[in-house]
Amino acid sequence: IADSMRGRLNAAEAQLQLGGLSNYMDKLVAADRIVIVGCGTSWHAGLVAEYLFEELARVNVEVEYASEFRYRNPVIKENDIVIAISQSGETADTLAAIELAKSKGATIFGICNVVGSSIARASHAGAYTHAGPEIGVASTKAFTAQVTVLTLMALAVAKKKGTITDEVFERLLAELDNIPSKVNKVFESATKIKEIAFIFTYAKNFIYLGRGLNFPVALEGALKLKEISYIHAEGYPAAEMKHGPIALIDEDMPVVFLATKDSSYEKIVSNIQEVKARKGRVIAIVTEGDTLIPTMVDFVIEVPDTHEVLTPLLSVIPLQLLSYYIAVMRGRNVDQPRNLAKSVTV
Ligand code: F1P
Repeated sequence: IADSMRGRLNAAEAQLQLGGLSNYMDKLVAADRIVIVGCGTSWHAGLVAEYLFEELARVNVEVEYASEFRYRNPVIKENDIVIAISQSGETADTLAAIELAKSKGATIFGICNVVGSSIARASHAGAYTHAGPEIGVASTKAFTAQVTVLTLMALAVAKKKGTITDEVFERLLAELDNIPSKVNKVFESATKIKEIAFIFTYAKNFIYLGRGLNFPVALEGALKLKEISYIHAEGYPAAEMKHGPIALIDEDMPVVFLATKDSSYEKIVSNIQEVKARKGRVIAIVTEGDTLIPTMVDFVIEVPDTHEVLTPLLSVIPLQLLSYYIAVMRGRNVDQPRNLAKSVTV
């Protein structure tokens, strides 16, 4: 997709890469509002997209749980764009949300991993994530692939609308090319993450906190832990902590902070101080080279520096690994967690 956007492919090749997306680009650019629907991890990818589309393309975005959307009477207008996100492409709630939005005249963009799936077929246009088969029930690489596609879509719309400069567009595309090697760098911390997992194997609760684009990542980190280790975990925007969750903090509460060097950094530092003052045990995901936060917290996991807009693609990886190691140490079947289905078709 990035190559298509840079004009590196000829028209026919570009058509193949972007699929139906390019045919509907004008509609996407003209939309007053984008509604995003999905469930679970796919809903979290939608939340990341809300920040991206609003920040880069200055278009109003609403993100809805498909499981709720289908049972109410949402206001959907003819020029609304509905982006439906689903790894399996078979989730019944998401499919029903599509049918509802279609009946009101909206244009549907599907973002699916499984080629030829029901959601892909029910959409007017869209893009496949091509993340490869998700062997386990819990989505992991599907999340990063969904966020990548949504980032490219937001960039394409922003460029067409002129809400970002060519220079920013090029810089972000170039940095996207660096993401795979930076993800590999995160994997170099696997042993360290395993050690942290060992310490917290029998924790009963976890809190995950982040701001901005790291807020949906906090939600996703908590969901991964719930899904595969069966530990109760909650994600919140870090600024929301003082409105309730702070009451839960004591020496038995591990708190995972998404604390990368971005525009929220100073605020996150003061949130960490608030948790440490209440004896919470803090695991912080920080940007490589950070010298301040490591002096304040119990454990740090570094991720390489990147453009703020692309942070979720890196900061989610240590959270997936942490959940994985804790689940394995608790003797859980990480590929087939209890009570969970790969695609929820009812
Ligand atoms: C949505 C989802 C997954 C979750 C589990 C149950 O699936 O909630 O995020 O990990 O597999 O279903 P999908 O619509 O993205 O296939």
